Order: sequence, then C-alpha cells, then structure tokens
Amino acid sequence: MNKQPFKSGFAVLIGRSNVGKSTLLNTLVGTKVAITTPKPQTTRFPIQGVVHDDRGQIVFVDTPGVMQKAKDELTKKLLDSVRQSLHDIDVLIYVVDPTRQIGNEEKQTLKMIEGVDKPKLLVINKVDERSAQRNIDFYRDLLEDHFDGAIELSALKGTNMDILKDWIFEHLPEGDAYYEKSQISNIGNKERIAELIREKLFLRLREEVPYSVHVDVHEIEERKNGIMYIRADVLTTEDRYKRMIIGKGARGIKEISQSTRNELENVTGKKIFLDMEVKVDSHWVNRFN
Ligand SMILES: Nc1nc2c(ncn2[C@@H]2O[C@H](COP(=O)(O)OP(=O)(O)OP(=O)(O)O)[C@@H](O)[C@H]2O)c(=O)[nH]1
Ligand SMILES: [Mg+2]
Repeated sequence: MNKQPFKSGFAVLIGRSNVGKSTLLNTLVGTKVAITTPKPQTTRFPIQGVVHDDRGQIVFVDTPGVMQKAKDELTKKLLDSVRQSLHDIDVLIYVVDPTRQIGNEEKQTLKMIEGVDKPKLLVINKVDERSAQRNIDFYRDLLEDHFDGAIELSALKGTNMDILKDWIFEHLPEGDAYYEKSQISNIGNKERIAELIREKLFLRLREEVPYSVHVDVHEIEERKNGIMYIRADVLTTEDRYKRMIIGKGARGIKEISQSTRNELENVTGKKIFLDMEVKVDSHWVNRFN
C-alpha cells in the first residue's frame, strides 16, 4: 500500500475582532484552548492549537482580532502581534463574520494580508445566524480578488470542519511533526488559568473595564489534602475599576472566582482553592507583549 507523505505546518487564523477565530480554534482542536467571549479584543496573544491526523499535523495559530482604533497602547501591541504572526506561516485562514458589513476595518485587515505569499483561504463563519444571509454575497465576492478558496461554516455548531481540514492538508507542505501526539497547545497551565480568569472578568464586566484588566497566575500547587491551590493577581489600571471588579460586598469578585473554580473543577476533577487579589497597576500595558 502506498503511504501518503506526512504533512505539517502552521495555519494562521486572521480576522477582525469577534469574527470567531478562537471559537474555530477550539472546535478544530476539540477542546477549549483559547477563551471566547461576545466582546471584541478577547484574544491578546497568539495561541497555538494542534490538530493531529493520519495525514499529518496542523498547528493552528489563533491571533488577536484586528481593530481599527489603534490609538491606545494595548490595541497597538495587539496589532503588532498580528503582524508578527504573519511571518513563517504555511497557510493563511482569513475569518469573516457576515452578520456584520464589510467596512473600513475589514479593508484594513485585508490590506495586512496582501503581501503574504502563501495559500489563502477565506472562511465565512457564523452561517448558522439568520442575519448572515444579508451580507454573505459581499463576502463571497472577496474570494475573486484575494483568496485561493472559500468555505462557509459555523465554528459554533462545528459544520464543515472536515472540508476545512481537507483544504488545509491539500495546501500544507510535507514535513515532520512540530508537536508530540499528546500535545494540543503551546500554552502552559499558569497562562491557561490566567486566561480563564480573564474570560470570566470579560463576561461580567462592562464597557471599558475588561480592557483595563490583566491577570497573572503566580502559583499552582497541589496540596496534600488533594486541593489545587492557585494564587493569582488581577491587575487593573485605575482604582475605580478595582472597585467595580470587586463589587458591592465583594459580590463581583466572588462570582468571578466561583465561575472560574467551577470550570476548573469540571476540567481537572480536583477541588480548587483560588486565592485572587485585585490590584491597581497602571503600567501593566507597558510591560505586556
Ligand atoms: N452564531 C455563531 N456565533 C459564533 C460563531 N463563532 C463564534 N461565535 C460567537 O462570536 C463571538 C466571538 O467569538 P470569538 O471566538 O471570541 O471571536 P474572536 O475572533 O476570537 O475574537 P477576538 O479574540 O476578540 O478577536 C462569541 O460570542 C462566539 O460565541 C458561529 O459560528 N456562529
Ligand atoms: Mg479570540
């Protein structure tokens, strides 16, 4: 029997904020690698998720969403990290959200990928949404100018994932695996838990508050009584945000802690003790990269 050559490479997910890149990554990998929320700018650094297959290995790279208002320091840094992610890739997956119109931001994002000389796939996501039909033809027209293929799918429902993987394998180079079979991501436990806490903060907080927040997990320790002890700092830029995060009678922070623990206990099967402190640090963005 003729054995097919093993293929491997990096497939980078690029697109505006909130189009569903992280949701797509999680569905493809089959587990929660990246956090997802209905708010823009959820993802803050490239996260890799690995799909192992008989044909080879796809390393998906989820990136921060491109946002037009690049005036604040965080947005500038996120945009830089998207630009960095466009180097050393094998396939580009450009994700769009047809429930929204093509505006200047989409055009700016398209400009960013113009110079990328690799196979480019247009992924039209969220086709399960009724309102997707309104703009879908405009997005289909994008194909002619910019892309080597297009797939319409729903990352949330998991439709057309096989077609997506087939397309990528067709366009990946031959090569050795980058990851061991048992590995599905490049992010460590501390980062993963920090991201989970940030997800809960994003889901609970309004307006600009989530963007003022950074989470550091300093310690994870399995104690003799079987309890997993986690110590984390929630940093925010202003005292008034700190008060909003903590909430009246500490209700806010208790809820965030509770929902983080619930999810971690479900995933790990262990009892979790979460020691979380909210601190004001107006300079975390400067240190962030
Ligand atoms: N209906 C529907 N909603 C989706 C789909 N994919 C993602 N979403 C929703 O869209 C929102 C944004 O999803 P994310 O995966 O966080 O989007 P993202 O592109 O990673 O966003 P940033 O990290 O901010 O750039 C969430 O509320 C998702 O549940 C889909 O296929 N259908
Ligand atoms: Mg994301």
